Amino acid sequence: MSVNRQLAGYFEQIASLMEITGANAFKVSANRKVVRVLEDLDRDIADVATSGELESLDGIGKGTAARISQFLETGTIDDLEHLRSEIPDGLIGLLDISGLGPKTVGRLWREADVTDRQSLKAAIDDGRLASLPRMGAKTIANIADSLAFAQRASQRTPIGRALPLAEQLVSQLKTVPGVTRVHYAGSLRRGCETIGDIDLIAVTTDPTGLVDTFTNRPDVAKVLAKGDTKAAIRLTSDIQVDLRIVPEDVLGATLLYFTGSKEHNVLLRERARSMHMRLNEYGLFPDDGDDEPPQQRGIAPLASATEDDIYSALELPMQPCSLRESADDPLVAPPALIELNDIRSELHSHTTASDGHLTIDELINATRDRGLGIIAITDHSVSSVQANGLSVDRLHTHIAAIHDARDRHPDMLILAGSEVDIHADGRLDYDDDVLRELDIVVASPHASLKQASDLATERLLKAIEHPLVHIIGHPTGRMIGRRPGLDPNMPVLLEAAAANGTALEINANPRRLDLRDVHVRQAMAAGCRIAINTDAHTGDHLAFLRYGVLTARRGRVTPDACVNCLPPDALLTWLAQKSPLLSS
Ligand code: DGT
Ligand code: CA
Ligand code: CA
Ligand code: ZN
Repeated sequence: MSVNRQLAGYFEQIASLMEITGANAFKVSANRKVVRVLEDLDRDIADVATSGELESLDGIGKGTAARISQFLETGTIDDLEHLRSEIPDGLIGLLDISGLGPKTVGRLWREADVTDRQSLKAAIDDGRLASLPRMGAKTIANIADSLAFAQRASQRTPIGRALPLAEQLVSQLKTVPGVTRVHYAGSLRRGCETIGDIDLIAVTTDPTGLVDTFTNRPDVAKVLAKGDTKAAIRLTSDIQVDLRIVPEDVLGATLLYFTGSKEHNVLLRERARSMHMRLNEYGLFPDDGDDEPPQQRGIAPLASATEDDIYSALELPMQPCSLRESADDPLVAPPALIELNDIRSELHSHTTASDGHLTIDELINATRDRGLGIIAITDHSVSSVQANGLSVDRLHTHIAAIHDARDRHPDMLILAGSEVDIHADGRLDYDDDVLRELDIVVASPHASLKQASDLATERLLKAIEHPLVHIIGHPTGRMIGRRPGLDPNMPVLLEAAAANGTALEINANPRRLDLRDVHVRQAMAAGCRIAINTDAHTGDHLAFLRYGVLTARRGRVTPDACVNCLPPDALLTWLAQKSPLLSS
């Protein structure tokens, strides 16, 4: 169904670009409607087109059908290309800045000659923005703040973009003649939330052929380096990719070196030196005191084929990639980290009752298809107006509908829950009587995400200590590269969460990854329970789980600490009693 999603993305762009150009609001919203139709469609749009049924879909008229057909045939849409050509590229990039919607961006362009981040900064600095009608000082301060944040973050690519791209590169390069192995390394292999560049390592009998294929890809914007056994490119999507080709028998050493982190490499080299050995990207060698690199003198390595071989020759425990950061000690045996297969439940998800795209049954089916046996349906609460949050009456109807679904899906454990808004002062959005009717309560901050640190601490502390709250959803509300979110006193919150048995969520959406890795690590040290949820609004969102698991692994999460790994009975027991983890 990824064609549907890709096409939906194109129509979203059409709508945004039209809005920037100041197009008629009716036309803009017609395109937004197409986005929704595509996202909700339970068939492949290509099949619909083949059977000539495009125009029978609600919201799709003749013009839209023609655009869809053109996309399916050619991969592009003329109208979209035309819109793109009318608008400066840099202007489109402004849409990534929090607080800047297409309407405002259009105004900035027409009324203040803003065309990119740089000219936006200039317009703020020279007071041009302040002179525009209906542009208050507070709005401008917010834009300036978001712009500065985005500038700092823009050099790095979120893992949600980098990982699928790297996987695609790996599988394509594997089909090049002579190639036997391709791996990604670097920060991506360590599961970092953002990636500076993608590092690939390959084994092939024809290095020249591989370098040529790599540098001649159609999506290359610039070839940065090209040699016999290595190359670097910048893709049109602005991501840099490094490729190194090595002989099979040193793959382990190269993989170890280029996976890093730099700090981990330094520690391993020191370890080697202390044992009278030398470690580099070609292997672990005996240290004979000669300055010239041992591989150039024909000296055979003590270990080089696999990472395992090298760790064991250094008499170290094998460290998983996620635990190779500066804060990790290579001497310490790693815990048995959580894996994707350990997860049994999704405990934070949305349906069409609030702002999700799936019905209750569709969500249950999608969860089952992912191999999970437990689903908690947690639509938004009343104050989340923009997310169509449920009034108490609507919640009652929804709970009944969720309970009804149990008869139709006897193989699944289905929980009726809510994602209850945590107000700025820590009060919850429903009264306790209402919360008591739910099987599970996820409490999350959604608004007032710029409040002072001490207020944020008090706010979250109240929710953590609330006896009816099971999980704190996306605890800080940060969005990677878009907004920093709350900055509470973490040690205070973690201690309270551990004592109350309240789980802290790692929201697996790659734009959130909240809690973040360093906080997860502190939470594990404090004895907290952890939840890993996708916050699914569509069926595809359930695939975000792997990003949550990667973040959990970086935070040393073990299956016994994660409530999503509990089997049905144990989960129900925890939900009923909210017991803390036994400190072992
Ligand atoms: P990134 O790309 O900024 O997200 O982070 P990394 O970790 O992927 O860094 P990158 O791409 O510069 O280099 C990949 C790995 O290569 C890095 O994790 C460790 C290794 N490496 C690169 N430069 C050095 C260095 O100067 N010293 C050491 N010890 N290792 C290095
Ligand atoms: Ca890298
Ligand atoms: Ca690199
Ligand atoms: Zn949610």
